[in-house]
Amino acid sequence: MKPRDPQQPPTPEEEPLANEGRRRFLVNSALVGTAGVAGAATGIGTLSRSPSAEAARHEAADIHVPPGQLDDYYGFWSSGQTGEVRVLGVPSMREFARIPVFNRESATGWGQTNESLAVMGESAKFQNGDLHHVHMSYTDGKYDGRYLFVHDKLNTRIARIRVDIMRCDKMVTIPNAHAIHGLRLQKVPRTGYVFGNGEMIVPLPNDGRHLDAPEHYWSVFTAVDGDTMEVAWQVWVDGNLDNTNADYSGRFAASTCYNSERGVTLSEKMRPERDWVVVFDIPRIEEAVRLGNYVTFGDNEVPVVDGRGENPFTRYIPIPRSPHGMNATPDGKYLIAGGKLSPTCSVIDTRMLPDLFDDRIGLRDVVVAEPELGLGPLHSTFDGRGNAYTTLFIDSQVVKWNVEDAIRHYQGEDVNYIRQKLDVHYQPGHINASLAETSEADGKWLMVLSKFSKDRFLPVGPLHAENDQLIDISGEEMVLLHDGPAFAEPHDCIICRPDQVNTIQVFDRNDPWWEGARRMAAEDGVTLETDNTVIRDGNKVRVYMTAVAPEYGMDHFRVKQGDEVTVVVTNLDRIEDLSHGFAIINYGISMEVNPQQTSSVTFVADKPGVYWYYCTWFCHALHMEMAGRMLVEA
Ligand code: CUK
Ligand code: CUA
Repeated sequence: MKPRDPQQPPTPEEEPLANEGRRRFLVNSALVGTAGVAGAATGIGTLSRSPSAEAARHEAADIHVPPGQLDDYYGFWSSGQTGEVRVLGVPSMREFARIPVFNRESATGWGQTNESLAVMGESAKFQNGDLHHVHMSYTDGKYDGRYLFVHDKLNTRIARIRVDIMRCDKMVTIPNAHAIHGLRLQKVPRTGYVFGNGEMIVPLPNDGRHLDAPEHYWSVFTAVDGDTMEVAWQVWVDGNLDNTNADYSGRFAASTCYNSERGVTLSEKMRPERDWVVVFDIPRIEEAVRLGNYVTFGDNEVPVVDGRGENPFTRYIPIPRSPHGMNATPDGKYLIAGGKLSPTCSVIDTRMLPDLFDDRIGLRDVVVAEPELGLGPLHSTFDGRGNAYTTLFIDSQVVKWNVEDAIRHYQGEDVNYIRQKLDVHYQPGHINASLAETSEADGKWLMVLSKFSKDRFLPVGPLHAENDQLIDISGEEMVLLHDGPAFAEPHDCIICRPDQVNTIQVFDRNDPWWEGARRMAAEDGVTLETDNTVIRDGNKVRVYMTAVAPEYGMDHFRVKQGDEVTVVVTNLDRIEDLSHGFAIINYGISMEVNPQQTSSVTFVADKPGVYWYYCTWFCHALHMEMAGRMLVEA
């Protein structure tokens, strides 16, 4: 047979062959990709999958949420290098909203409006971020729906999102640290502290000294006050810090360290057989800060408690090398570190930590199990029935195992702690079950965030979607139900109940969101809700206008070339979902103005001429007519 022209569709006779070739190609490329990721790791053996069996199960279990019905759970997704948070429904996996945080966002004007710039502060100069982890504030170990907290690995920031309006209201750059990676919250008595891990080691302060002397490079652990969003204190540690978590007693936090040797090259980081989990004693650290037992670095005032070597504040528990995830069981008893390069997880009994800090027991005594789970264990989650679910990155599997049985096995009993292994597609990182980050884990749904999708979706060029897979864990067996394509790159997600998420649909006019515009208007003697006026103050011009569908309060305003113009728009509509926008053609200005909200934006009118402004949200039958002219005099 002559080779077929790839530009031409296959003939009916060629069709089976073409499909066969496609399958072979995809499997081969999947193998290549896996080998690249796993390095020299052993065989993967996980590409045997049965699409027809999966399809059958899909029909059996019901994840379809019919039109007009609501989901049973909210999911909050991080987005990695996209820098935003996404809001999904579970189990439908429908995406409802995106909350811009570290990114520049076109529709809402995030990163351009005065309100968002005030939140971002000096760090607004960065238009990107790397948001790996999102967590909801706690009271007594349960989600309380006040805030979501997130971090930026790229530009070393921690931010807070108001759950009621799903907008970021605070952002703080963390001094002394270099790349905030792990982020978790104090669970008990409440949040409380937001804990952030400084991942990369750098000189302290990092001001040009010690460039060629890595022995002077360090990491710090940061506690931010979740109420004020100010850095409360830091702990100077040995090694580096990867993922973190807080326990359910409120006294301890713990972080994994994959670079205990503080190496700066790959081979240096891989040197020793063991790395560690470092545990922090929060009350002792607070006491040291109160007593002034700390140092500061550079030009910031943040108290840094020395937690290196032997000290009252930290304990370094040796575990197999390069651990990654750090998860707390919902019963409050254990912290579980994912082995990554070791096929094991290390189970730490948190009830033994007080004795460890009083030096009554040895460091390894608190490790009560080290089950062998498979290749590349990264993160674990829980069903509230005593089982853990751990992602195996290299094996492309999720392993369900029983924690108490693993402990019995470690004590020498002949019990099998593995319950099931399930193929996922492919290379899973984070894993999270419904409410599993709280004491209310309910064991219904499991999300597995796979890093590679390879052949699971229609191809979209070289950059593939991630694959967030939905698994039913309500029965004895895990059942894979849904492939969820996701753009770069959700590392993590949490799943909570709708009653834990209370949002407003129409702004209260007293909302602090536009505090800056409110103050400015007061100084100008302007009432935002009623006035449509232009105030000139030298070459600064402030334009106040209202918006009521389908009209702005002003059909034109006049400024001079070179003026610094601030436009303040107040949406007077009270109807749910009736958002307006404000955009100026050829000026690159665009922002949201939701019901009863005030939004403002400042720019220089650098080009003379007529520039139409218009509404960007389809708000009315006459939405297209909702426009006006900015007249810029030369
Ligand atoms: S890390 Cu991404 S898979 Cu940044 Cu939580 Cu483990
Ligand atoms: Cu207002 Cu469209």
